[in-house]
Amino acid sequence: MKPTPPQKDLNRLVASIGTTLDRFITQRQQEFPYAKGELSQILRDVGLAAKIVHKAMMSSGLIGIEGPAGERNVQGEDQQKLDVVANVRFVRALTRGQEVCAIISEENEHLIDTGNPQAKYIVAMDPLDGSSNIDVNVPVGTIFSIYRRQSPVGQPPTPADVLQKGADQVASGYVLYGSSLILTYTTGYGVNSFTYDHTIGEFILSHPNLKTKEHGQIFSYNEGNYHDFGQGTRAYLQHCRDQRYTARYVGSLVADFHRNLLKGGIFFYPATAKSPQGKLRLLYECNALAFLAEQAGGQATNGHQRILEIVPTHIHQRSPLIIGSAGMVADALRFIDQPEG
Ligand code: P6P
Repeated sequence: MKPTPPQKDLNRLVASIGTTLDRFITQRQQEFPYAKGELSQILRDVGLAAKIVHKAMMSSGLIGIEGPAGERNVQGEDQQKLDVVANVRFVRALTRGQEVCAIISEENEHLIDTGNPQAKYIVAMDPLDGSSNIDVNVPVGTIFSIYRRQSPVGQPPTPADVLQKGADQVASGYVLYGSSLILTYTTGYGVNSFTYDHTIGEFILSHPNLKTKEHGQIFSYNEGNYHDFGQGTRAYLQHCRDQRYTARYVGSLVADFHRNLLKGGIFFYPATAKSPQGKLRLLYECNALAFLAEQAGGQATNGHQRILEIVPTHIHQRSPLIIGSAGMVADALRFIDQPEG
């Protein structure tokens, strides 16, 4: 008979794998009692689409999926092939999950009616943010917001369903396709982040109840836009230099946001000459990250008001964005609010 291995070996062999995304969603079901599993299904649909997109991305250089798709999206940006692939994957997963009646996507000019009139939820998403970085192997992300529909269940979705302010989100999150595959989300009860374990095909809770620092040492902005910034913004950026903060800018919003969320920091994308309303999109970039930032103890503003209070008038509306550690955002606003001398 084989000798029994030492207890420590047994403990290691039967150690818990941690909490899977599915298990976590089920455990937290009571946090959104009105959902009866619908919201959970949407989060599962996002997790499934993320795994499929990641699979395509990991071999993008080998399967000819790199580079432009030859079309421009509604933003006037060159669509990358993976933009199109990611959009199809997320729209299909959310549609087949049958809990979403309408989708707003950066890649589609108009609202997408999923043909699920009984569904109670809307999703606004950027299926693949930062896609121009894919060909140079820089991390990219998916950003999503989930709202309750305003129109009666059973009817087709309406524009009023999607033009809701960020404070009305019931959930938001992002997927980060980086050195590991990360899914982070909030339902208004804190921020939780999951890392994908390829060996078992599950997202495992890796960063429970994430809180950002009140004050960090990282500032993130595109230096190339410096001459477009107002005097107050320039003064704050000089303050960051004087404080010997560290400048970090990936050029991929989800990567910059995730780093600052974990380490503390501030991300700036003010209005510029090229983007006088700001570059980032309110409905499916700023609102989702602002909800996460506030749930993690941070702040998000357009320089004049809280991002989550902005009432959208157009589904692809842009906004300036200053987001991150609450103390740093407050400092930035003090400089920005100073009268132009
Ligand atoms: P810039 C990517 O195109 C993106 O939308 C965000 O991911 C990123 O933060 C920003 O634009 C970068 O813009 O003008 O600095 O290249």
